[in-house]
Amino acid sequence: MASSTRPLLVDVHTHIYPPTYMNLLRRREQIPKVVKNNEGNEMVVLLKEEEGKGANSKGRPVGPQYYEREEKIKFMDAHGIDVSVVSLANPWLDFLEPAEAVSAAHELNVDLQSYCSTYSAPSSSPKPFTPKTQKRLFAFGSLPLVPGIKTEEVLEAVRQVKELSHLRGIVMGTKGVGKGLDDPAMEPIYAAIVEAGLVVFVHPHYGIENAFGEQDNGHALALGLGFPFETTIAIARLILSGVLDRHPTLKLLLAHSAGALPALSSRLSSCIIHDPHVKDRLQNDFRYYLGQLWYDAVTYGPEELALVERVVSRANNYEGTDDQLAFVDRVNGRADLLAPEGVFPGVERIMFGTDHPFFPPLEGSSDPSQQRWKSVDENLDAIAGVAGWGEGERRKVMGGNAVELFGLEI
Ligand code: 5CU
Repeated sequence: MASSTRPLLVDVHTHIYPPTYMNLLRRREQIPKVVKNNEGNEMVVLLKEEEGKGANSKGRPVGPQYYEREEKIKFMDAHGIDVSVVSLANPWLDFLEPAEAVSAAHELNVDLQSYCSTYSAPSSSPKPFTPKTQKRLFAFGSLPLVPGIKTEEVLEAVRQVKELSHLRGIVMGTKGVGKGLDDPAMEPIYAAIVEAGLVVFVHPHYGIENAFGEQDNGHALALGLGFPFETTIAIARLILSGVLDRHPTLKLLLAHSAGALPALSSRLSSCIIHDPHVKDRLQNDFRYYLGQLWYDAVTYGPEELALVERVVSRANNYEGTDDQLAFVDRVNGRADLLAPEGVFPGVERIMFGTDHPFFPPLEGSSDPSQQRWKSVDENLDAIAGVAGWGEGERRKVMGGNAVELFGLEI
């Protein structure tokens, strides 16, 4: 029976550049940096595709929507978002020297705690939207993950994040401390994060080399393909190096629904099984590990979102290695995947996200916080449009799963 109460909406992929971080970017001459364009407006230049000649050579406008809390709240209200779990946007602290990264992480985590914990809803102003909770802001903290850092300094930052009440996880790029997420140097860091019970939001920044052509395509291909392929490769490496066998309770939330990982997981599995160098590395078939991960629902299309759910739903079929796999009935497979309460297990692993403040409307009102964003509506429509999902599934993806994963007090 359909419930009359509207679903809680929690945004798990939403970024900020706190004022201290903006100042850091303003002082820089190299990418990443904030510069002023000819009209005197600030532009952030993050990707090498945005510098030099070409349509996007001036970077992207960076205004108060990146650093002012009221702008985040206005955006949330305009889209009916009850709660946001905000994270520092790329490229985090990756470009700093170790000592700078340690103090910047410390300061940012304190700023994030205050950003979230000091918010209280205005009592009198007109209410375009009535949220289901007054606790509307939580955050992922930052760690000083840079080459040359001492492990103990990263562990100290994990302890700091754990102690801050509104910080429920950590945002992490794909480089770890310089050599990727499969670097053995990451082992004690993963162990500490597991012990602290924090969620790691893995997000791309570097893309993959601009291969197979030289034409200028702005940053569309870098964001549309480079970012998700970067996540795909980084997480495939992490799994293949056995991180999820050694840390089965590590909670990883993957940006952009893990890119191409769900679509390529069976091919990857086959490649692993047929490679004598790696075939015995893992305790389970590669596909099994996709059921240990969490995914944002930032796919922009219902069919793509359905693919993620279906691949993740069948992950348990692949427990064990090639010789031991106990396949559920191959013919009636999908019905047999149902959990006892009738929800496909993959549904429990997917969570709504917006990517705010990236992808604002290019045209229209000069104040984008006052209008609905197409990029947000496409992701809401995707959740509404997945074949086979009913109200129960949609409620979980829109907010229920996030409440559980982050332990949100709603
Ligand atoms: O798609 C995204 O998540 C992003 C992001 O986070 N940062 C960025 O520069 N562009 C797009």
